[in-house]
Amino acid sequence: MAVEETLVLVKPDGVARNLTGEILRRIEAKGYSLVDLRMVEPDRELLAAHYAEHEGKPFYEPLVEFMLSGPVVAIRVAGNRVIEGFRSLAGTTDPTTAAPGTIRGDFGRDWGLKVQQNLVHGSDSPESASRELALWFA
Ligand code: DAT
Ligand code: MG
Repeated sequence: MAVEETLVLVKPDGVARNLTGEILRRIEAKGYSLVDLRMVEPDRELLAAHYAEHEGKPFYEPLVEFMLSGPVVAIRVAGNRVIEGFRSLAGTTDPTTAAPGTIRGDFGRDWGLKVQQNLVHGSDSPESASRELALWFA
């Protein structure tokens, strides 16, 4: 398979907890390449576009508010099968049950909030990756 690119976000909880370096370290240690990186304070419009698939779900508003709560680090990452590979590094969505050894499993937990604060985002398909990279690296 050809080299792919994916969008990784270190979410506001990851930045606030000083885990950006640890997350970058894991991406690089796995052998993926950092192509571009920026710290962003996203506005509602960007988040509405990014999370359009979740509009109307019970966690949507808390998710947007959480993502507005502080800066986010957006990273363009490249490698063979990196979309799948980063999702594997991140772990499953719920940090309580994400496998130890994954970013969410090692550093995340349930904080009793309406939204799962799970430290990172990773695109879930080639279509999502190209759409999301265009939004965050416009
Ligand atoms: P992922 O980030 O693993 O791709 P997703 O795209 O389904 O998960 O959801 C986007 C984010 O929304 C997720 O990272 C955390 C939050 N979220 C998802 N499902 C949730 C739920 N059932 N309760 C609370 N927050 C949720
Ligand atoms: Mg998703």
